[in-house]
Amino acid sequence: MNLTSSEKPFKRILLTGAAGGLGKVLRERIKVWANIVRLTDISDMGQAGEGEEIVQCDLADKQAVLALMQGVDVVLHFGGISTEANFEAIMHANIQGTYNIYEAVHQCKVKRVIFASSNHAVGYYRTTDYIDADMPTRPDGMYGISKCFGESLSRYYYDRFGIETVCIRIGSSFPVPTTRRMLTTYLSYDDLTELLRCSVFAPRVGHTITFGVSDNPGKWWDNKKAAHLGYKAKDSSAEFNHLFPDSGDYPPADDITTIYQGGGFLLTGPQYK
Ligand code: NAI
Ligand code: 15L
Repeated sequence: MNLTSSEKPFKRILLTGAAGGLGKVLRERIKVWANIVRLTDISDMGQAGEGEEIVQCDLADKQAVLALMQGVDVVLHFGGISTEANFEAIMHANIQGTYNIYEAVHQCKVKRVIFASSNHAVGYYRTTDYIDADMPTRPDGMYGISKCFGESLSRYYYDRFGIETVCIRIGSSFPVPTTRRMLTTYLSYDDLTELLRCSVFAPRVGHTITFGVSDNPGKWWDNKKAAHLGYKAKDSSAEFNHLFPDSGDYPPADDITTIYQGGGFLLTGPQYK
């Protein structure tokens, strides 16, 4: 998209988690969608560039989040704890934080949110399963449970108030797959950006759950329930197969990190401490 400032579709987009791995990538890429990108995180985000506003705050601070939401048209909610952690930490950032986002969205009459959910909302499906977004959640830990909370919360705000959300159950979005499992779960940065673009600009999304994944061989996730978004992955993990040649290091078939889609997350969480 090549638009001049006055032609940009939105006045202001809010990106939470702007200091994080994906936030740093998206910061540049979403500029073409709005005159102003408001960036927020609890961590330092550096200096504001042209067309940027920077607000450093804790998502668990309700008043701060309400202030953050003033004048916002659409929210990309990527902030929070992004791996398994103790419940209190998850509760603070992901549960209280996401609740604060939706309360502020409601009060400020924001029409649409894109919520960075995770494949760990369904991590207890088996790697032999092929699932779609209508199948029940099966979280693999406190982190996955917090993503299920975000999905349910956003469903409620849609049913009660008509606030639209696309929940993207992101697979593994990194520069390249770093484990064999990621050959199945990989989401390239370009495909993530395209899925976000589709989620932000589709005329009607209601409450949609979609899997954020590239066109990888042997995918576990069927995106037909989100076909209305119009997302077509262009990349594939196939080009990285050579990084993981067959070797004795690969977990055997009776290893829970191979049996379940959540992979290594099955070894984390309270029951293993
Ligand atoms: P990240 O951990 O690099 O970034 C998360 C950001 O949230 C950090 O900059 C952190 O400072 C901020 N944050 C944490 N607690 C906060 C709080 N209380 N208030 C304000 N900000 C807070 O994670 P990454 O990889 O960039 O992921 C972004 C989002 O996408 C996360 O919600 C994550 O759960 C989700 N996701 C990412 C995947 C991936 O492959 N990168 C896969 C599945 C989901
Ligand atoms: C996630 O939800 C995490 O945020 C990310 O760091 C990866 O661990 C990813 O899932 C994954 O399953 O690879």
